[in-house]
Amino acid sequence: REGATNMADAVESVYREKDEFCQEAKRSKPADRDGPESESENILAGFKTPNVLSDSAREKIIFIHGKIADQDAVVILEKTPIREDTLPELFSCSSLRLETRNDIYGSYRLQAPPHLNEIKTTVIYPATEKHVKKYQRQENFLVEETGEDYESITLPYIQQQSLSLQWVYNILDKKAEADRVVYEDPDPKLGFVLLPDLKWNQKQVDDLYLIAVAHQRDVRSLRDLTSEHLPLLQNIFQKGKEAILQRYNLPSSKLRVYLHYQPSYYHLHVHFTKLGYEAPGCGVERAHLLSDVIQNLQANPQFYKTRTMYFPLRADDGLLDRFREAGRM
Ligand code: GTA
Repeated sequence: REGATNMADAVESVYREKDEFCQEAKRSKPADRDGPESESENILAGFKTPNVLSDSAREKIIFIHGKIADQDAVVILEKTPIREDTLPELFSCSSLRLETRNDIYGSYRLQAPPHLNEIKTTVIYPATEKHVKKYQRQENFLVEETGEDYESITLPYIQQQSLSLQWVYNILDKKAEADRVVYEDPDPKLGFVLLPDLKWNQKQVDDLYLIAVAHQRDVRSLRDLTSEHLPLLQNIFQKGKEAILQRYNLPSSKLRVYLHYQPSYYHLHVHFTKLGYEAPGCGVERAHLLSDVIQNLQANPQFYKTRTMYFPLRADDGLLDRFREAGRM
């Protein structure tokens, strides 16, 4: 009987400790542990007639088109990686429901405290038709673009049809995301702003994703680069890597640093992602390593003006129609 009392006391003490731990964890959540965040009005409460554009069970992401106040909106919901530093709280403060048990194998549903079970949410509102198409699941076709094709087909198309660069100018002018800047070189010719990409929640370095946005406003893409831009590219490469080492303790040997061709946004920017993280768009048909770009321009100052480039286009992309009309597909 005495043994049973001792056991009950021990169990009660474990529960008391667990409760104190969870209360303390809750108190220090969420804003102070994860940096500046502010609660905002739930604009998604009025998100109407949603339809799924695409989704991926493996990547745990869904892209949805709908209306907010009669205007088009795209909402992206993504489950985020489980952070190692939250494991003690996850184990102690969740409830666990058994689903099935067989020999030594158990399957449970763990219901975590809400702040450990967040969904990264991106809202594009009002969204253009181009945004809606961009996230719709579509067949892709590889396009072969010569230097002449660029001048006669691609350039006229992107001059008419590109996505707005307002968000880029807001970053450069400190009208948005100023508190997120990791590093800035303010030089108008060689300078850039390095900050977390929209796709990264900054909670773990496993999926680190930053972009360096050049201050120069007249370079649309790889195609505009010549050896004249080497000092700019070398500056972004060198200082970007140093800033990431300093802030995230990640050496350059752990980074994949590249440009997209075609990009979605025609203002020079460089992607810095963690090696091993399969960021969307890091495949060989779209990503060009900055180190290769630098070497190519060193070897041939006009490399990207003259070389044939290959890239995928979605079936409903207007640029693909232009290549077809020109008999280049
Ligand atoms: N900091 O406002 C912004 C912002 N915007 C509008 C875009 N970016 C921004 N970053 C900040 N603030 O990496 C980022 C984008 C992208 C880069 C532009 O600028 O996240 P790009 O011109 O080469 O265009 O780069 P890219 O790569 O095609 O654009 P994007 O949007 O990343 O789309 C590529 C694919 O990634 C999509 O087709 C989709 O499959 C996937 N994707 C897009 N958005 C998300 C998301 N939020 N979460 C997960 N996957 C996504």
